[in-house]
Amino acid sequence: LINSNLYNCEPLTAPGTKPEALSVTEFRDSFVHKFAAMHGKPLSTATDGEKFAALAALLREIISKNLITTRQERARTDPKQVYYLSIEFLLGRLLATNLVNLGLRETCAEALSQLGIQLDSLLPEEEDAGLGNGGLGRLAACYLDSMAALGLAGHGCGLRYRYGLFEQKIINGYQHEYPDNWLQDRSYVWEYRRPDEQIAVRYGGTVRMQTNGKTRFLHENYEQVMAVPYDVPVVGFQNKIVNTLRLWSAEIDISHYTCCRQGADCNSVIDYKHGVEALTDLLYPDDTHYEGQLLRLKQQYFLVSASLQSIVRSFRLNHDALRLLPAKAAIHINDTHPALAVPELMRILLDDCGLGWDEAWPLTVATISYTNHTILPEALETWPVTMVAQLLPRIHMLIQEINERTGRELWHTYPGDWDRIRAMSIVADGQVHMAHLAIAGSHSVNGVARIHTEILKQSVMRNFAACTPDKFTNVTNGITHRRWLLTANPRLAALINDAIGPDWIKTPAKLAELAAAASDPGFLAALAAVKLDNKRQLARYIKAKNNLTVDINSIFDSHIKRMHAYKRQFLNVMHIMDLYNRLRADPALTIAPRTFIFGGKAAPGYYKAKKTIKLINTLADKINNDPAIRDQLKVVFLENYNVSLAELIIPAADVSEQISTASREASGTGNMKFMMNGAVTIGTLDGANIEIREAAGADNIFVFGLSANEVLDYYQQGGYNPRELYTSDPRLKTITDQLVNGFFPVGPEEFRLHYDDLLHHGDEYFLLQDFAGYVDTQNRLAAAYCDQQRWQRLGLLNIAYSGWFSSDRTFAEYATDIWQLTEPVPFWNQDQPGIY
Ligand code: NBG
Repeated sequence: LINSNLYNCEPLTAPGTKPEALSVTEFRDSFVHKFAAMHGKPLSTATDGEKFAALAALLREIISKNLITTRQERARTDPKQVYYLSIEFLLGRLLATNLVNLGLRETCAEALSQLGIQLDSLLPEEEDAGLGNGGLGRLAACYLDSMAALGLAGHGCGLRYRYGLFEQKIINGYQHEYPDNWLQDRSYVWEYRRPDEQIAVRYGGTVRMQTNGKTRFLHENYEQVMAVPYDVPVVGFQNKIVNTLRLWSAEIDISHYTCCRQGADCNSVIDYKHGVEALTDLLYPDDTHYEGQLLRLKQQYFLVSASLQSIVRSFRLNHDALRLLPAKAAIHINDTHPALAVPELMRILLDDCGLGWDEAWPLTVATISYTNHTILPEALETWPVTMVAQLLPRIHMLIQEINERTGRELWHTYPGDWDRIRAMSIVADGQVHMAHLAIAGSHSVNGVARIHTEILKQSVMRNFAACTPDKFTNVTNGITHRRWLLTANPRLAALINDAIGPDWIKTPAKLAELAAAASDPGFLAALAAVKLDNKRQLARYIKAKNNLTVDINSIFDSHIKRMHAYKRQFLNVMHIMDLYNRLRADPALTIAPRTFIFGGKAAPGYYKAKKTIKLINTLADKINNDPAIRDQLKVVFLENYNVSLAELIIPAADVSEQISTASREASGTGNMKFMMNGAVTIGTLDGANIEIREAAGADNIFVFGLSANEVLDYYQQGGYNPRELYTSDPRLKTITDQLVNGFFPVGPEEFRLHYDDLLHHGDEYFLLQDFAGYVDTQNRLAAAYCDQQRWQRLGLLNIAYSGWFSSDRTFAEYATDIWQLTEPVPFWNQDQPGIY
């Protein structure tokens, strides 16, 4: 039933799609040509890197053709364009995805194999583009894929960081960070540099008011930086559509060099050059902490100003009437990092285009929309007014004006209610509140999972939701099934095709047809075989990287995501310690063997998260080397977690750990990827886990722990007393004490912080509270695994009902409810009522 050869499966073409018309022979000959032209040496002496470069260049040619025709077609039909502004895009590698989207994966694999080359061995030659931290950046990348697949004119706008998210190395159990020099001073294989479309971005200086006739504001004595766009093509799924992700890179304005040559102040020119180079040098490596650095603010403005100037410029090329802007462009801001889009669009409309405030403001609001991605207070951005005023004097004036006008409106709605008006101010206590700015300047504000949106409306955005309830909506996140199933798990995709045909690729809701196979033992066995193959592949990787042999028949339990206290990797550790203690206490005890797999980066300045990595590695050393455990338990921390590693781990996982403290995880998207690959979730009722439970059916996921309301009530009451649980549950006493009593062969101070946080700092994330429920649920889960028929059925039903989490569905919701695209949107298939 299953063809285990990765690339030899049945063609994955969905009905109505058009793969590139290229035969194996043509592909092979083109590749040989390309290789010779690029490298000028015989193929037999080529390195994998050289072969990869030639293959990528060949695909680029095909993509370029489609890019040109897409642009010509768009120029003709003039559809509404969506611009998705995000400070992060976590693309990962693109070769396999591009091949799948072009419909050329099998052709390519066969052509290369005729030349004695394994496509698989070329894939790792591509750098993993890590221009993002985690969920927020990867979500943006998934949306790009869906926009292109659905044939809509949607573009990403981001920054071309010279260094992506740091590379993590584990040395003696500790995380060390190394620069991710992903470009290696070359250009990125997929990108097109477009210097002719560069934009000037201005910082500092002064603003002078000119009042002869009409009042005008002149920005003077500024420093100018050039934003040069690099377009990364985003290939639609077998539809000949190619959209772009436009990444801006900071370059010097050459006129500064002229003054240096003329004998002006060379030192200041050198300072200027270094300053410009630093602008797009690095991605800030923290996902949930707001970073109050001048450079960060400069980056945000750079992204916003370059993107908006370029958007308005291309709009004006084709349209005279600015009032058409909202009908022709939707500008979406991904979290508050691009919130300066609001005053920047106002600046362009007022100063550059000459509109009046009353004309410009409604256009701005109708064009911009905003997604919030977290309620964690430490992530809510504010900027000191003085910093904004100095760096961006004109923008500062506009923010003050927006603040005053919105304040006046609030005064009309809530006369005399100063407290409320103050709480809703954009500028207060010397700070600019970016979320308030984003809300004021957007016609739509959304959260990323149903519960997250509800919490937003009840807590941080309470006042705004009461004032303009219609602005607030929910759009539950999604992931691209083309990347996370079709590309990452070709064996499973082939099996699904065998069972229900390929329609699900176009219409992921059709995955539900798989549910019929839940009572087919033959199919369940085939599913198990696919999983086992994937586990074998991951086991090989673990052996190669960590020199550890793991049992592929054990439960592969995966906890992969950023390291953060609220994501509770530590709770997982506590459960493993308890399992270990049980095995040690009873040498005859036999359990369902387990392999606990961790992966994740900690922000370099996040002390506790880094200590958790050390804790996991210390525990791993202890358990993996203890013969008394008889290999029933293994713990693995995989170094340098990134998109490519996720693509290896997720298809091989039996269990998906989604155990955040309820109310803290806005949505999660890893949870959806695991579900789609048939892993069974153990999780709290947090973020999208709630909707996963609804989709999969309550019997097909393992849920435990406090509810979001219970957690929020505790926070209201100022917490709880963890001591009581510590003294009443002997397991908890043992584990907690083991952190500091010499159980680990490290000093007693190594994990003191974990100990103190549990006992002396109020257990902010409720680990002791949720421990018993978690352990019970883990036990239930292990029992379910031992009944393999039942387990395979669970996995199958998770895959079958995962279609709703395709970002195609998410995207269709944005397109109709928020961006109001006038083009027909290929809707999420709603002709199958009753499935959800
Ligand atoms: C993250 C949330 C996740 C969510 C992603 C994508 C930030 C600020 N937020 O729960 O923590 O899945 O955004 O929406 O990175």
